[in-house]
Amino acid sequence: MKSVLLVYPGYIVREQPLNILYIASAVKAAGHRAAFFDVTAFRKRPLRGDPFRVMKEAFAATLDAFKPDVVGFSVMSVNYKISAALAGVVKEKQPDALNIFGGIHPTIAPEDTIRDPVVDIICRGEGEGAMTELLSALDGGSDYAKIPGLWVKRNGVVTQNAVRPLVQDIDSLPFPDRDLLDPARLQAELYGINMLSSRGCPFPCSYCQNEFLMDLYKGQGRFVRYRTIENVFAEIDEIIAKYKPSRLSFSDESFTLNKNHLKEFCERYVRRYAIPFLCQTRPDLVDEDTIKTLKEGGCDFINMAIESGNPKIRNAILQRNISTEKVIEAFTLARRFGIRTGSFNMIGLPEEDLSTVWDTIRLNKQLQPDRIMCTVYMPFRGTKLGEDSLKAGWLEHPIDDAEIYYTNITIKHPTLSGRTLFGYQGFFDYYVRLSTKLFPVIHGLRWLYQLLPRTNYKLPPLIRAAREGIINFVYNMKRFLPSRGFFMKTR
Ligand code: B12
Ligand code: SF4
Repeated sequence: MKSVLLVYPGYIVREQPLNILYIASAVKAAGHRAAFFDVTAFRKRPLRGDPFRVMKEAFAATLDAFKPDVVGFSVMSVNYKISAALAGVVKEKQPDALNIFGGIHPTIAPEDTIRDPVVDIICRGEGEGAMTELLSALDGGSDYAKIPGLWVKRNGVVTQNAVRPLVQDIDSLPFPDRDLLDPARLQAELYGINMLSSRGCPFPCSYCQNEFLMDLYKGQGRFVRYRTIENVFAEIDEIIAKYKPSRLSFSDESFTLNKNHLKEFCERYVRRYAIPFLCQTRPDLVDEDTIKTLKEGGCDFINMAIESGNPKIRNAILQRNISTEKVIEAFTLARRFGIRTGSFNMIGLPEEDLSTVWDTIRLNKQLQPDRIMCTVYMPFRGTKLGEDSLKAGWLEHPIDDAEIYYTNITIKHPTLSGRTLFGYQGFFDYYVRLSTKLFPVIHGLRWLYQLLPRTNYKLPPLIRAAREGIINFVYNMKRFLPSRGFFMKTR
């Protein structure tokens, strides 16, 4: 039996990190020990100076107590810096333990990741099989350098293995091990407990990594895979018995992709459970029949990405291929059938200027979703749009530092300054919710907000803390905006 410490190096408050919990249950099912370290608990404490100090100390204590043979990190690009800092602690405290980085970042940037001296192994693509094979090889004393899906570095030499075929029968995977989470994490506002009923999304949006993944897995089996309804229900039964959630949410990228499957799922769900659920999909995968099915099936909230209110940016740049009319129809139908809506939006996109930011504000103003998310575009590697933006020199600040990411602007946009993007992101909801008569006041407040210094580690802790305080205040005041009387914390 081998011991693995699994690390979730991100900050999320609204969902549970299913990917690493899937790995945990897979390794336990294979007879190994797994423990979990969740960085979310150490979210931003600017007054304490070095933001990583407290978490590094806690992490070192966990290493001492658990003494893992392997430490596994689930790495998104924005979480790279934290992952590397903690992997460095492993190297200092327990140099014999192997650090393995899995998740989307090592999948899209394998060379850069394996080059990092603190990384011994990377996993590209799905990790359940690769991780259990690694632990079993270590346990049996056999060579682990040739395990499919892994790149292994030993004495500076890297063995690169091909990606593993996608797990086709995803029913065969043990359910994610939620017991590893702090119970408070299982009561996410609005999202309750989240789960996946499928894997994969077949669309080619230019800012998303799906197309890269589809290419990577070409010839390795179906990309979009569904669990059987029985298997999903068995997980829900377990969730209800153990955690008694008031809500469920499905993290599937496009929950309404397969209409027949959706119909059967909803018909059976509502007969069996009284718990409302949330899901997300694309506006063009929604019609009256779908919304009716969802409503009757127990869905009370649906997230849909608008991304941009400007049709040229949405379609020619982002490759969404969804008309404005379709977006309006989807949100209107949801409202008509009494399903609350959330919209995802981005600003700072290629070809964007202030007028297109206003197109996005105006479309949201017209639709009045119950929840609005506005983020500033980030050029991710492994995406068509991201690679182009990176080549064009768009990255002003590192993309790999979540400490900075959530309150700073990382891009250098050709026409919109970082301050402008920061201001519009902060006040996006205010423009959407409040009357145009109040716009002069909002403009003034936004302008003041834009004067806040950009954050960096050299800023004195007190200033960083004050800055954070103001950002949080602006964020939290959204709850008093005239929407349909409810507010959800989403950061
Ligand atoms: C659900 C989801 C979320 C959820 C939960 C994320 C989480 N679990 O941490 C929420 C909504 C919170 C979220 C937030 C964000 N997300 Co998100 N998210 C997704 C989404 C749609 C699905 C991920 C998922 O659960 N897939 C299903 C699981 C089973 O698959 P998986 O994650 O790939 O995990 C498998 C393998 O990667 C591997 N693996 C993963 N970890 C490990 C660890 C080890 C040790 C091993 C061996 C293997 C391994 O094994 C897993 C099981 O097979 C993906 C899209 C996608 N195609 O992946 C985007 C995606 C991962 N998100 C993305 C982004 C940008 C974000 C945000 C930064 C968005 C924002 N503006 O705030 C935040 C960052 C949050 C944070 N952690 O700090 C990007 C990441 C880009 C990048 N290069 O990092 C993606 C790829 C979407 C995109 N733009 O293309 N996200
Ligand atoms: S629909 Fe969403 S998950 Fe699917 S490719 Fe487009 S952005 Fe990615």
